[in-house]
Amino acid sequence: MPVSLCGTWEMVSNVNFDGYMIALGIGLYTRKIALKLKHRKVIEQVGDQYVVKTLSTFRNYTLAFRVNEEFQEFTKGLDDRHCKSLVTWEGNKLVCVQIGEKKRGWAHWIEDDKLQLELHCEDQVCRQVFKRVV
Ligand code: ECB
Repeated sequence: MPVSLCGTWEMVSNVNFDGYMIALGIGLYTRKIALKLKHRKVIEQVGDQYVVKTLSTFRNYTLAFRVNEEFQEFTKGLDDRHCKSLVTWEGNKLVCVQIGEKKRGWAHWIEDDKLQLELHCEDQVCRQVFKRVV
């Protein structure tokens, strides 16, 4: 069993978030605001059902899914696209493939007691690290 991702996490670093947002087609004005934010992740799990909340002072985004079950995702308040998403465990990584107009996805895992997130869109990779909030 991989280490649990559950809990409340706050962002400590965010590398190439701008590149990721540009690849998603987000406009300059929104990107400028978004780049200043510290995201918080709240991850809850019951069995194979997950709820991942991304919280900030500007916008919030909640994703609920079951591992190994494809679902429709609408990235409301982010790039507002519809995707067919699938989350699976690949070793110790929780990996999401988001099929749609863009080639994109993300992976979460724990390393150095921190929550790691790699977001990719087309050729852009954003790396975010979160520390546990006690
Ligand atoms: C919701 C907090 C960030 C708000 C940024 C606001 C506007 C930027 C508009 C578009 C940028 C598109 C996406 C980047 C936003 C957040 C990155 C993580 C979202 C995500 O897919 O998280 C996954 C993995 O934790 C779960 O949904």
